[in-house]
Amino acid sequence: MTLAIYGHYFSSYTQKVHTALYENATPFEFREIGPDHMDNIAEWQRRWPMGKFPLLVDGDRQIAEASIIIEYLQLKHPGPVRLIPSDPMDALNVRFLDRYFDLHVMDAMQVAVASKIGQIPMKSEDGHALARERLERAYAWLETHLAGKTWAAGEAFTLADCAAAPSLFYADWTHEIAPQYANLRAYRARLLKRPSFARCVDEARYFRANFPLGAPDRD
Ligand SMILES: N[C@@H](CCC(=O)N[C@@H](CS)C(=O)NCC(=O)O)C(=O)O
Repeated sequence: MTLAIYGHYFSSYTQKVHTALYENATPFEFREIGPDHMDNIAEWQRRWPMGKFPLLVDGDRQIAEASIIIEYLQLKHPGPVRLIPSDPMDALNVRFLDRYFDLHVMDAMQVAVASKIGQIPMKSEDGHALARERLERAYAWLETHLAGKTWAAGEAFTLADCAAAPSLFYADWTHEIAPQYANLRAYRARLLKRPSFARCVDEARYFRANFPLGAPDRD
């Protein structure tokens, strides 16, 4: 039975799951959520009324939440790249870092976007200022954390890097990572070169003009 993902190429959380799927060359069918695919929208809303994507469908099962989807893939469709370490304490650290990127990087970036498109009752300038302040704090912690590491949790590419790649990609567009954060800038550059995420960036290129804060001319 083929796996199916409901999502959008420009969506950070869809990219997080696509990165995991591409890491292990796991076959799946992509069901794009967009105005040209009203049938996919109807089916996704029927399956998951929370209105968030990505959503994974595997036969009779459906799984929401990007991190849970990646955990599920490892349990039911494992590949050569182990995205959650087998050692429980190492796995705990990876899960913590995954939460860090979602809650302190992705969420912070999304405040700026949500205020810009009127999704939250906050002026765009205030939303952007709040995002900057939160991102600055998140960057400072990461700069120290990443010293001497190739990937977020050390030498192995994990779930944490699947979360880091799209969150840092869009966070940098929202509040550019300053040169003083050399470890973090180098880590983001490594993520952009990783073939799994590079493919996500390429697949989303066509939609860049839709970035509410204006996409910079880089990456
Ligand atoms: N906690 C969810 C967040 C998913 C999420 O926020 N997805 C965005 C796209 S990147 C979405 O569905 N946006 C549609 C909306 O909020 O209306 C996850 O990890 O999967």
